[in-house]
Amino acid sequence: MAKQRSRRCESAATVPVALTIAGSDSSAGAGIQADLKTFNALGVYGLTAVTCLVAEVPRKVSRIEPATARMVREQIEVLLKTFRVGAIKTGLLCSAEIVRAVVQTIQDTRKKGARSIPFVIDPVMIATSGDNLLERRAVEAYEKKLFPLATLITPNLDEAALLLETVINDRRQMESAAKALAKKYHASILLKGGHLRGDNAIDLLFHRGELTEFSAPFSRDVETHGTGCTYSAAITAGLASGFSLEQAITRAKKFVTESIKRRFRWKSKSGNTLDALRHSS
Ligand code: PXL
Repeated sequence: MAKQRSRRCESAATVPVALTIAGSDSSAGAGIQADLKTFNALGVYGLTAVTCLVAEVPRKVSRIEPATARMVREQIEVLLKTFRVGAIKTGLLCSAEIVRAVVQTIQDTRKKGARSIPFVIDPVMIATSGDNLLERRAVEAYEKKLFPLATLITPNLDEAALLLETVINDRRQMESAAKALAKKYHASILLKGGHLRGDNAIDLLFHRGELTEFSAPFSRDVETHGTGCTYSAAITAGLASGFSLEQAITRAKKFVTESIKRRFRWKSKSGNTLDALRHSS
């Protein structure tokens, strides 16, 4: 009996661990909540450093309050000291101070000689509802300080257009944008093309000078939010589990496509339809 119990403990200890540094979405479709559901569905233990509280429902962000930069730092530091974290992702970082706190903490861990932990940056700037989520000042901190630390940056078309100060309306422009972003930030880029709303949702990875396409049928008439968070969390889960970048993206793309296809659907009190991703593998 004792032997059996100790074996069970051993196998539990081998579960990969991933950390998300992101905001809390009260409607639990995006942010920390989407990340944790995704990690859990993909067999990864999720740790969280909360950057801000967002009071929101689908289609409407009501109020955002940031945590202090000190508190964000403390959460990350205690977690990295204690757990063997296999990969880290960032979601909504809310303010320039918080972006700088994350940069400082990641740099400190790297200086201490620890192995470099795969680091995925989902540059969350605007909610699907169109609401601004990130302080304008913070974009500069992302560009100058955070992006250089990335293993992968996962902008959608709006975020890429904002960063490049351009428009991206078709597949050809997507290709140029992915390459331009990789060159500008010296990082691997996964440019998500779902917002083109074609028959397929096409994403382009520009990694080590090579372009790879990831494509899946586009689901129409769905109003979810949190697809970007779910996608980057699934990639992070894959990296924490030892997958290559391409393998992690391939599995994550399938995961997010299935989560949309198998979505939950409710009527809200006002009679609108509410959709939410169904996270399971
Ligand atoms: O989907 C972007 C996003 C990320 N993180 C948090 C959010 C949202 C969108 O509303 O609230 C916390």
